[in-house]
Amino acid sequence: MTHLKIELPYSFDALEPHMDAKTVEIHYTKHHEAYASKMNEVLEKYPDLVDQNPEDLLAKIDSLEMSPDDKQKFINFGGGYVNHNLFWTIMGPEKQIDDALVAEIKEQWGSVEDFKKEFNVLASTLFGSGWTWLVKNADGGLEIYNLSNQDSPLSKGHTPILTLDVWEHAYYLKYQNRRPEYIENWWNTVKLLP
Ligand code: MN3
Repeated sequence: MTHLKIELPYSFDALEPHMDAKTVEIHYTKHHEAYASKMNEVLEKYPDLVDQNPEDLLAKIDSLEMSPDDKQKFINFGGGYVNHNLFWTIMGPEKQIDDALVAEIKEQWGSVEDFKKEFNVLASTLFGSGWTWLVKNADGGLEIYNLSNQDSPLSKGHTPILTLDVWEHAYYLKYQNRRPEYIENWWNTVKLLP
């Protein structure tokens, strides 16, 4: 079974001006595609695993019977595959406020603004390539943190809710070294929050 990346739920230019069409096109058709095909290449070597959901595999990564080299490849490429699937899904041209999530955020951070402030500081200061995450932990509480490379919160037993790709390929064409500006503008594309 070949895993296909999700259909982009909008056109390449739908997130303009916050995220430009060229970046979305290259990010989706080249970067995300490469993660998908390299993940499939690894999984094809394991008939017991290839038909399973990659999210489920990442959630039980420690117990997977793979060579250490292939396991690291699956963490990198499988992570890239599922992280981008989520990333495209939580963005959109029209905001939809998820009231339940906003209520939880307010309960934990006091206000959406304070939550965003903490998230933005983490995203701006992530060294190297990686993602900033809002997750639900095993106790049902919300947490924000950075993970390097394509590491997935699923492998920590956490449920990803919201995420921002801060690899340079996600913003360099439009923002160059101005990552904080990319982060600030990205909030305009997030469907789940006000
Ligand atoms: Mn990316």
